[in-house]
Amino acid sequence: MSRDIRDFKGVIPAVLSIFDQDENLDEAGTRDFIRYLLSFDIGGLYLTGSTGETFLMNSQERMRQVEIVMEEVGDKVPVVVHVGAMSTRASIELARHAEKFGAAGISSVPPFYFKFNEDQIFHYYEDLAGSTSLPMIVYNIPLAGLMTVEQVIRLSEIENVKGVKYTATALYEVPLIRERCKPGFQIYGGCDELGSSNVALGVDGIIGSFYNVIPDLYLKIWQAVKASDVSTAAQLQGKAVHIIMAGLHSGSMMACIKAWLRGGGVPAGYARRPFSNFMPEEERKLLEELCAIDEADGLGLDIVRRIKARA
Ligand code: MN9
Repeated sequence: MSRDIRDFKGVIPAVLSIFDQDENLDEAGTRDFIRYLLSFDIGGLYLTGSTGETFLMNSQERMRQVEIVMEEVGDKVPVVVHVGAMSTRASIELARHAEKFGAAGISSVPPFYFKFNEDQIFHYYEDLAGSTSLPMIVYNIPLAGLMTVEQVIRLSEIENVKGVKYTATALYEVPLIRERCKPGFQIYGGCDELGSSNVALGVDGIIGSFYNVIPDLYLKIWQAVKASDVSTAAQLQGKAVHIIMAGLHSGSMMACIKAWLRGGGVPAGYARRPFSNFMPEEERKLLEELCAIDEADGLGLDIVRRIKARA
């Protein structure tokens, strides 16, 4: 039971936003989905990030989602709210709202679209981190333009900046960041494909899309690495990659994860346009593919048990 960022650890879903077929935020579905995630031994929730399709939502919807989720979660696990927006002003508004509703921390991608220079990005984080008393987790992700290690280190010197969510594949940067940032600076792996390697490098947690649907597999990976069972961890990670590839190759990753969950009776809703959803026949194939991977790899996934129970 905690709202402390230092307890934001382990396997952390980058939570899906639950939209109905008409693209409205589904409040009841959101509550049910959060309860589903909380039934696993996850270390926290990361809200309204890329996986939450946040840049397809307006600020009011983002704030409403935070309110609903905070009501469901209470202080069961720490919740970090991604507040990145097109302007510093809009991000600050979201940050203050997250603070008011009990978030353990905030996070943000760097401002993107316009090619802001390093100083402008630095000031964005400085202004945002100074706008509340919450800890800030900087989010370094290729989608918004990767920041250099030097820039991450410079940002770590801002008082409220307490960590980084690092979604790059250049994992050698993880120890570099750790060595050069203040003691206790928290590092989160953001690339699900590299989950076990991130854990082996001693990250505080892994935050990602696929922990919405296969949290049980990643909890096993986490435990295997912690038990120094490298071969089990590598084997399980290889199996997780099969599932990630199926999701990526489907052509609409969030829609695919949502279809898998719905197939198991979990109310995950649909992706928002311009992401596409699947026709019923395509969904059936995606469910079959997931079940086939589970069987071939002997995984016994929770979601597959649910899918089979409904078939
Ligand atoms: O960092 C996620 N990245 C994006 C979070 O949403 C762009 C990851 O969890 C990826 O979705 C995942 C699949 O490539 O690693």
